[in-house]
Amino acid sequence: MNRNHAAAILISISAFSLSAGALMAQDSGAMKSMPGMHMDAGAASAGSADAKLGDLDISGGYVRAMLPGQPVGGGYITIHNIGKTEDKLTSVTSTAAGKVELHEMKMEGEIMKMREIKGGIAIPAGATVTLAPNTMHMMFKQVKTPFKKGGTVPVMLMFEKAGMVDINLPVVSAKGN
Ligand SMILES: [Cu+2]
Repeated sequence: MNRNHAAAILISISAFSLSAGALMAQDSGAMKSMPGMHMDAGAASAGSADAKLGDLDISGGYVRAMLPGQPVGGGYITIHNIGKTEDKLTSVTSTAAGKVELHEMKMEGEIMKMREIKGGIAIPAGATVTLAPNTMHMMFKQVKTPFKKGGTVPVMLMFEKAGMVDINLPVVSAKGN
């Protein structure tokens, strides 16, 4: 990773920390891990994000509302592969954002940091892979209109084998409920 790229990711970490509000240290550029931070992704499912694509069952997707001034949005989803071969989520795009990246959360010492996942997310045969707070997320950058609770965000998921599918993710509160 070159220096410029590292700096860009650091900026997005700072921005994302703001989105989680009072829990986060806003000036550190990193999230501190909090026991109470875990969100119940299942409770946020509004059903409109569900889709079936070949061997893949896609469900439970949602994005969080964005706070004023917040430059990036976060989204989550569950993908179940009922097939006998591995697939891979290679990319995500959205007409609501200039760019969508796949990010993972990793503990570094006591600090939770996020970084871009290069090369996509494997969906092994028979497995369920969940993008959820504290594991992985879709990061929406260059968002045109800040996500507002009650709205929807269109996304296109692209898989290596199953192809692509359009879904609409419901926007839940900034806290994830
Ligand atoms: Cu991120």
